[in-house]
Amino acid sequence: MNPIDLRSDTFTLPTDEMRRAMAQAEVGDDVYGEDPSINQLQERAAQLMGKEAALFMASGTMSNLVATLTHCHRGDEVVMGEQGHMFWNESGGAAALAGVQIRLVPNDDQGRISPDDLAKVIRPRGNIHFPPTTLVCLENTHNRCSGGVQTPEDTKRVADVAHAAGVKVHLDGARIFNAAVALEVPASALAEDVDDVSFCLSKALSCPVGSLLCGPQEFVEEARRWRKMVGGGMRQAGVLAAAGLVALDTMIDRLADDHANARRLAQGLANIPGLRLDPERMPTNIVIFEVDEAVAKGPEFIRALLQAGVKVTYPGQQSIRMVTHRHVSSQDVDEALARVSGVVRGLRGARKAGS
Ligand code: TLP
Repeated sequence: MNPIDLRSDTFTLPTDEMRRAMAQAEVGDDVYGEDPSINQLQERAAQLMGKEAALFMASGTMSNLVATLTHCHRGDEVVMGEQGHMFWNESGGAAALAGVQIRLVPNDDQGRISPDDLAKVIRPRGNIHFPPTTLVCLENTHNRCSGGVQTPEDTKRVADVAHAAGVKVHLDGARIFNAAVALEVPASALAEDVDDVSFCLSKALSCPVGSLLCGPQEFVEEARRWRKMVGGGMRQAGVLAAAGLVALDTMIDRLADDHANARRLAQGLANIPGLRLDPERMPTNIVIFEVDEAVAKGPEFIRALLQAGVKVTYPGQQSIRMVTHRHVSSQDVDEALARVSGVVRGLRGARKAGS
């Protein structure tokens, strides 16, 4: 049985066109700023995000860390949503390496944070007992909030509160093109009101490696030093940038197919008794649902899915994540639904027989 891999869009493989471009890429030493392919990609990224400059990074995690290092000093406070990827999934890098304290505020079902909640937690200046609030981190699309999207207006409302208090805003836009496609707006509109934005090439855009951190020239120059310090100064990295340039030309519009497949998947899952989700709240390529304990405990459910040839991840006790991407067709979605349905029936039957 062919496994259907819904663990992440990070599993996407480079296209033949990317591999050809990588083989032929013009390269130089990027630590000296002399890699023409990297320079071209950085210019293209800055232009797409409506920012002055951009910097090629090894990963989304490195972009988020370097943004934090660039904006903050040790002992500062950084505000983010309680479901933020930077809080959950980046090995505590902001605390361990940037030395900042993280203050969490609630996320809504699209991953938004409320401007009022933000206003309440920004520290008043001038009190030596308080860590200064220097950065707010947003995420669009929002990974742990089922690929939720924030409109340019949502982002502006929060950024206005931050900026009025002299606080910078970083946007983790690892999947910003998914948000742009879902909302039918240019990615630059989603980044307009933030100080800097990072996006990934190695998720649904199918590149093997890479992320871009985009912002004002001065910020990017400073970020370049921090990138070097954390070991991210790569040399003939143009072989990677070449794939990135192909991705930006060929991989963005097709994200709509992943979204349509995710919708089909979410609607199908919602019809399986014992699984709980609201398909209307999942606008992009990430589907998260809860499995009733009456069906199985989370880990047991995942083992059964794996045996039935459906690979998923596990963001919480009873919650399961499925991500659609370029290697998942609508037929795969139907097949995955049939397999999940069979697993649920089997587990329920086994429970009944055992009780
Ligand atoms: N997310 C990965 C896992 O870490 C969970 C995934 O499979 O979705 N920001 C966001 C919003 C992300 O989803 C990710 C990766 C990152 C940053 C980090 O990117 P990488 O993996 O390139 O360091």
